[in-house]
Amino acid sequence: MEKILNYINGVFTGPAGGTFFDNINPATGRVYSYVPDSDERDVEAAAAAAEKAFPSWASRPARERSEILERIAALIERDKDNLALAESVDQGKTIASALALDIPRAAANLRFFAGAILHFSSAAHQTDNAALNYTAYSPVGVVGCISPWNLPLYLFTWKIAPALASGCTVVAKPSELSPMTAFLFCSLCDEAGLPPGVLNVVHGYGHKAGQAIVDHPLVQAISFTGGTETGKKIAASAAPRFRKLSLELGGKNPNIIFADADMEEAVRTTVLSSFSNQGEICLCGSRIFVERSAYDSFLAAFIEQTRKLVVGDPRSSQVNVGALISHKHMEKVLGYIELAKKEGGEVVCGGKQLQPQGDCSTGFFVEPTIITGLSHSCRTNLEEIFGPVVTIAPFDSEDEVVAWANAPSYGLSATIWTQNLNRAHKVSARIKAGVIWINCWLLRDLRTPFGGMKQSGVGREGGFDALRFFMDTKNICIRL
Ligand code: TXE
Repeated sequence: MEKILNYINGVFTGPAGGTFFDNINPATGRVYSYVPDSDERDVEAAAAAAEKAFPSWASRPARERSEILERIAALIERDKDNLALAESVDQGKTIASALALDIPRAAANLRFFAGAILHFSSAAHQTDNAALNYTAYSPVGVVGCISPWNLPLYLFTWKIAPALASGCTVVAKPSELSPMTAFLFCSLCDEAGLPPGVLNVVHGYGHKAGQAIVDHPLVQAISFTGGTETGKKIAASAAPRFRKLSLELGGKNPNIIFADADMEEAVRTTVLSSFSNQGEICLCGSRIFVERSAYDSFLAAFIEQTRKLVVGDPRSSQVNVGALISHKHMEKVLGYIELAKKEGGEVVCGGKQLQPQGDCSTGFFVEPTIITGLSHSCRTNLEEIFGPVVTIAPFDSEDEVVAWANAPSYGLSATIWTQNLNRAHKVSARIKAGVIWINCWLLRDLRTPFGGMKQSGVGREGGFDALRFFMDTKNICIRL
């Protein structure tokens, strides 16, 4: 069985401790490869390599860094079928969705920041006739990039592309639950001519390898996407060292559907925003609020379309919903369905674990689930489930739905459906969330700021914000 290896100083290597742990295919529940159980010794070697590589990488012309990122993107596109298959086996998502979303987006991340760095500029401030100030940016040095399991290569590249473009060198750790495509990616970096030490990838558990990255004295900035509880630990560790932090954490996103919406489009997109990637996207809308006059018809159409989703073998082109990431996560999701029932909810669609035929009978599948009858303030409606489970409820007024939408401690994204542009603006302004979609979902422009409010995180990724995160800012004042 294949052993995944760390990539340190341009060399594929096993962990210092010599031990590996199992990597499970979520669709079958069986071990299919092994992951290095790295510790602080591996992180030490990676950080030292990154530190050594930094001066030369940082001083290379932006054009050269950009060209290397473009070459990596082209190699991702060349290997897209192989990468999509690997992502599916490792993560449980369908091959079709990996091919349509994850892998193209990974290439797009590299291409976007390869371009962005060439257009990066800084400001000058003239102080009357007394002085001229200009803002200078320089890469911060070695940075840590820690990514989660739901969109493995997509989010891994979303962090390392701006870091590398801005001239930083990287110690990265993909999730221990979905490390395969980051491993394959390292070979592409090699092939594209990325110099040794510029990107170092250390695999292993979060509390061990991940924590060692956060605590390492050479690591100047940490970009993290994952759960809010983990984000709190990372923030607590990094704060006394005053490290720059970008935290993209959980969500409990509302979908607000007014009666004047284009209902056909609203239903179609809400099915996607609820169940895409098995509901394992931080931007999935998990609480649906429909204006009372449209509620019954919306619910009927929503249930009808959700029932058409085929759950099962992620390799099959007929399948829409694949496996959840792990047995533990499946238990968590099923636990929330039980909690919803205890809280008075009625499961009107799905609600159960599913065991497809064949070798997927031992995989981690849950039916797309719709729950009605819950209060906006119950635990099911406040806590992140991160699976194919949504709740739906009618609302009577704008004030009421805004209060419900803002009730959880999260504030990542929201979706608003209405033909009334004035109302769309007003409601958007009142929703505490970093990303608002009106009459659409997951329509992304990589130049836009991306991130959450409240417990959904701090900092913004995307566009020049991402490049600036990986740079130090200096004002230089010249007396005239
Ligand atoms: O993620 P973790 P988990 C949510 C979702 C999910 C919950 C927990 O609700 O059920 O979080 O998921 C690394 N220092 N999201 O526990 O632990 C870890 O190895 C440094 C939302 O599986 O946050 C992995 O690489 N690193 C989310 C990464 O953090 C540490 C996506 C994320 O894993 C660490 C995923 C530590 N102490 C889960 N502990 C989103 N926002 O998209 C763990 N890690």
